[in-house]
Amino acid sequence: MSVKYIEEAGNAFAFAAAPVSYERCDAGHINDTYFVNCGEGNPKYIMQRVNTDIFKDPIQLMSNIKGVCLHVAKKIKAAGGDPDREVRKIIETKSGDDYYVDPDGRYWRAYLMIEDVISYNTPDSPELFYKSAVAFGKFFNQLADYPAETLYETIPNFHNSVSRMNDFKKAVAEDKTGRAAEMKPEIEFALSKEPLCSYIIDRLADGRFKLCVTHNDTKLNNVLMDAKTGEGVCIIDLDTVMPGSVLYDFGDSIRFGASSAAEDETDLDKVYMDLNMFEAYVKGFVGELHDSMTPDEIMGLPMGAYLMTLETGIRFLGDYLNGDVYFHTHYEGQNKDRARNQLKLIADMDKKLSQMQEIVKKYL
Ligand code: ADP
Ligand code: GN1
Ligand code: MG
Repeated sequence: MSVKYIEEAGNAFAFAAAPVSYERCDAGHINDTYFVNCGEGNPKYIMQRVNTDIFKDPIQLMSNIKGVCLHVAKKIKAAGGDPDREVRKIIETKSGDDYYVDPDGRYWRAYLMIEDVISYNTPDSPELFYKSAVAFGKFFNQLADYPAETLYETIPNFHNSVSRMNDFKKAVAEDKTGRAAEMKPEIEFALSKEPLCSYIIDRLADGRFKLCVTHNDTKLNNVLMDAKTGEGVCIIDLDTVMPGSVLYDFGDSIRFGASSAAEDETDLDKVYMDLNMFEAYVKGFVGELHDSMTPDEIMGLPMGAYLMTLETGIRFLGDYLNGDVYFHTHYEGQNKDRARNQLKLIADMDKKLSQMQEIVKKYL
């Protein structure tokens, strides 16, 4: 494994034995993730080089994650569960720190690897998607009494769709890479949705929606599912746990998992909002959270899905215009494909919003 200082990082953590090999995981779009093998009979670990272009203060980031993991671990213990399997377990360095800083000043962290689980990139059935909703709902409940004021805002305005739209407009105006002309129809379509962007933040401001501790990145590959039973085991990717609206967590799951196709599917005829999947998620999520959501929030869920999809679409498109500087890409033009895909989902939701509303009404 050629990434710089991976061996130094591997030797810095207090693993059960010295690492013998590293395998890169390409699923996440943000951090550099490696599976660490420490030899037969020893536990496996996950090691991540934190993306500090995005998470500017990795010490605050780790403080958030540690607080959240300890809080959730207590809840799991109290419920008779296994905290080594059901929540991320941070592995300290040999000198007792939560992270290792390499000679280039890059931050690394390590977790115990959870085994016999699957991180899905597309849900293979409504049942599985339902189970992921239950898992994210439980996680939300476990954090309901978390002291939100102790959380640092790791990425300011993360789900503020108005500020996301402003960032997008800036990317269009600057057109740093000269790619805007090619994307004119997509840009015009996205800009036409600007009036909808304040839907959630207006309601958070006037109290119709509550500010809660939310995960904020609830895509399906951020929940590990038991390989045998398909039950949700552990919520991962805790970098963006911050105060937010329950609609963020619902919506981000829907835009990824209730889509009929993968996030970068290029055949747009294959991309649409699958209402069966949508309903499966509503059932699991509202089933878990019924007592903590207001009727306004439940009825707002379809708009949560709409806005999280729009937001992700303009983030991908903005990143394409800016020269692919934020999301990891695996080929030239992947952000363009991802953006078109998300905007196709939006066009489909434009036709299906009333059906989505009928579905959530059943769970009021
Ligand atoms: P990123 O911020 O880059 O998305 P994540 O913390 O989500 O980083 O990790 C990236 C990916 O690593 C996850 O989407 C998941 O697919 C994979 N992963 C992490 N832990 C495990 C695990 N115990 N078993 C299987 N896959 C895992
Ligand atoms: C990123 O980290 P990952 O790959 O789970 C992004 C999310 C986007 C998602 C789109 C910190 O999630 O906000 O919705 O890609 N995370 C961050 O797939 O920006
Ligand atoms: Mg992730």
